[in-house]
Amino acid sequence: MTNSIHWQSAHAYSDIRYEVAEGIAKITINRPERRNAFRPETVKQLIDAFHRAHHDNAIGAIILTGAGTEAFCSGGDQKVRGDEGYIDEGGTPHLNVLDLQMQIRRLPKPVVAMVAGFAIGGGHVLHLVCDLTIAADNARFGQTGPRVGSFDAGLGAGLMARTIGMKRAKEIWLLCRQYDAATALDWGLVNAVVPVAKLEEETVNWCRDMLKLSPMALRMIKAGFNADTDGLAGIQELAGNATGLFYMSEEGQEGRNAWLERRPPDFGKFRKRP
Ligand code: S0N
Repeated sequence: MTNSIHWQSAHAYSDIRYEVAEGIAKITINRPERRNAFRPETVKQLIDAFHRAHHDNAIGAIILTGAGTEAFCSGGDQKVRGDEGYIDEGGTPHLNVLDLQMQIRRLPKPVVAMVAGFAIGGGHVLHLVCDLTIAADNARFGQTGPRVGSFDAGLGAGLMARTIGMKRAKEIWLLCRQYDAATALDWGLVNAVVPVAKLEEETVNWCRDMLKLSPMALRMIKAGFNADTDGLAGIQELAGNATGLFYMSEEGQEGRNAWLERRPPDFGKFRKRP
């Protein structure tokens, strides 16, 4: 099998690119002149693109990345940040990046962050909420909130502490330093570090490996990993998947069939498994 992949543009957006190939969707934040910072429109388009990949039966893995090699994402666009938050093109302050974070966690397909250059601020949290992170050797990670007047006390704090431990998570937020790729690997913040020229090849190969595996098993285990952190909403996601599996069983279908046929259900024929 050749290592090259031939991406096809599958939808046109202004702030992002949406491409597909081999059952993989690649979503690229495309604002390199701002180190791929996101504005409200960017987040809106990311939510749309993830929804597109979620509902495409042909897609089994998703890559989130940034255009170029200078930055994965530098967080919220400080140049559109007004006195009440990030201002959209209609003048309304909102960002909705928290919705995007949860969308990535609830999405029943693996999402891989492909990080070259800076993953900073809200951009750092975006890679954190992805299931896996492959970093280039030029990647740099960090939070800037307490320096620029913001903070993510939700997943940005709690999920980070669960990922790398409380002391290190607090260090990242309380000192606002930057960390290189080797440190990120040592801390368990990323899964692998490769030369920047090999970043996409390596990330695609990880996706190809996952595409050989059971999509249902990947879906269930992803929901299982997120269930306790996400509380009842996480259990709901896991439970929804369990219901989906039950629908596919003869036992589940007996209930539907009996109702449609206006007869009592015959569940007696099903084993009471130990
Ligand atoms: C990324 C950095 C470290 C790169 O440094 P470098 O390589 O020296 O490049 P620069 O010359 O600084 O930048 C190149 C051009 O890109 C522009 N630019 C860079 N980052 C941004 C940005 N975030 N917004 C707008 N523009 C950006 C530069 O201005 C420059 O362009 P010119 O030359 O034309 O001016 C370095 O750039 C850096 O530190 N950037 C800022 C990083 C930052 O502080 N980001 C914001 C962090 N906060 C959030 O993300 C909060 C949002 C959020 O996600 C959130 C989440 C949950 C709950 C709450 C919030 C919340 O709203 O607070």
